[in-house]
Amino acid sequence: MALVASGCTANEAFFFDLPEPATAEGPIIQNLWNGAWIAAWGVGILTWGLMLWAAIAYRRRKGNETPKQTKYNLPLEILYTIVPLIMILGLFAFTARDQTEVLAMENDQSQTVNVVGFRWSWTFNYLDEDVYDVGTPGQPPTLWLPVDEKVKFELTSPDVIHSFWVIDWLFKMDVIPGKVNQFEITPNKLGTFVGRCAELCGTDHARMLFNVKVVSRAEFDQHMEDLRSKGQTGKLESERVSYTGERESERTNI
Ligand SMILES: [Cu+2]
Repeated sequence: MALVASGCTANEAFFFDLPEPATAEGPIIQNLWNGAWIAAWGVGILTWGLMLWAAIAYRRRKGNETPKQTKYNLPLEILYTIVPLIMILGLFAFTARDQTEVLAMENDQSQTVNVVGFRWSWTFNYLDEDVYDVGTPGQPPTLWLPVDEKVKFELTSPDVIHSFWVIDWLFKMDVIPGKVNQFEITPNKLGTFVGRCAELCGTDHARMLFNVKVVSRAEFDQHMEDLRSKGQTGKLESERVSYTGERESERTNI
């Protein structure tokens, strides 16, 4: 009743308002999340029900001060060891299956983007277009992508561990110095989506924001032309975007 009175939707009340996925791969994660919650609610309702039933059925009665005491019931102890084990193995199996599918590299992408996470913003190197874009904590950059085209991401960091997270993609992956982390994803919804760093990485971690703009192929090509005409050609190496005094002053002015 409390849930109904609060005006929550079923998604908000039972699945904690997971956003509608904006990628072709997103439903895999959405199903895993919802499935885990359905299982958890089932176990929860059964457990709460049994507790309530025991509390009512075996409540204190007059003339019956001490109920029958049961100790060391072996079948019961085996049951409550085996049942949680089956549940954990179930969660593990579904997670492993879906993770394998989401992280599979098919290398049939239409383009590759190298994302550099650095203290404290992002560089996007569009490798096939030979252009780049870079942000600052005060001016978060925007990653443009054509809709319904598979993108391969290569994540790199020149300094500390960051995490590339686009909320509506239901996906994030750590950005680790000295290592190239990769994944492929197909954005399938037009619009602007919020992205952020999901790994506490220092002073301006909270300002390590970016946007993802998913557009038509024509708009994407136009944007690539715009970056080219601004002279942002080539690849911006990680070392060139480390935290500078310039950005320090910009930060303290806010
Ligand atoms: Cu970060």
